[in-house]
Amino acid sequence: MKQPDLSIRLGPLNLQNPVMTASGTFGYGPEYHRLYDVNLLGGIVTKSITLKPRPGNPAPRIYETPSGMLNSIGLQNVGVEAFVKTKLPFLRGLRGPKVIVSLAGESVSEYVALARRLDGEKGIDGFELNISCPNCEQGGMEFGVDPRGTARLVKAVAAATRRPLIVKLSPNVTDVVAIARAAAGAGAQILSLINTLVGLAVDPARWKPRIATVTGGLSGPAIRPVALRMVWQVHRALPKIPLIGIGGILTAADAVEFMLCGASAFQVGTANYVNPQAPVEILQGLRTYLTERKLVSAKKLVGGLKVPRVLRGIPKVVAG
Ligand code: RRO
Repeated sequence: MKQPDLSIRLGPLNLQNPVMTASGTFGYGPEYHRLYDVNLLGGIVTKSITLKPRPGNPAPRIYETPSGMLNSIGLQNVGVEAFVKTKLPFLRGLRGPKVIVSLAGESVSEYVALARRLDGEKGIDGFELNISCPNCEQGGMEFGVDPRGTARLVKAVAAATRRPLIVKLSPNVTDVVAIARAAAGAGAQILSLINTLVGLAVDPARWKPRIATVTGGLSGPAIRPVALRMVWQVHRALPKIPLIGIGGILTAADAVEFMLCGASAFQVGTANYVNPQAPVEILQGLRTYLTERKLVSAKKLVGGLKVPRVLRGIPKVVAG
């Protein structure tokens, strides 16, 4: 039988397949290229970059929970100039995946300066605006929890770049649709969701938090149902905007769940720590899933979730 078509359109971006790696879990690419050919991927999102280098938060900053991981890295990164000099050359040499640079800052002007600085650099296919970092004193999530703050930031960055703009949404909000609508209305061409959920873990022997900054961002399988719910909500409310699903994807079946809820592509994050081969195994698993069901294209899955016509009894915040 003919191989299924795995290519996916994400607004202005054409991906060879929907498998992307999530920001902060994949370094800048070469770290994993030693383990497999990262040219097989549909997309790579870098660790968020800031204007100046950042050392990150004090240790301990990672703690494994029963079904996920808490982190408080604090936006550790090399800064934009070192990124261009030492990290971008590898990414530029890739032939398969779209290269998405994640941007973060403490103010609108910082995000704008970053977008301007990188706009002319070859080898970048788009930006992912991180408006959802849960571990930074200033900026980060501050923008992503308020529709007006989101709109102001996205509008300013959209005016500063010609590159496709993805906005990464925070789950730490009451109404994710309001934030999604604000981002799309201000010029985001694609939305990715979700970033980590703010959490806390305690050492009962020492009466101390497991993470130095007390709270951290929870990722992994524990958050998958929350992420799926949010993808579904946003897809129902804004069916025209392409979505990238993120949250605890370990297997091809998990990825299919996101596509059925409305994601055109998905990002693999925490799974990279458990099994560095996860993204390529998920890619193969997706191919097998489609072949076994005689589906000719991965696009057939997007938004295919069968839901009852009448959603009586479902809370309004979820039913939309
Ligand atoms: O660096 C971090 O602590 C971090 C970031 Br920027 C983010 O967006 N999400 C997260 O869980 N951790």
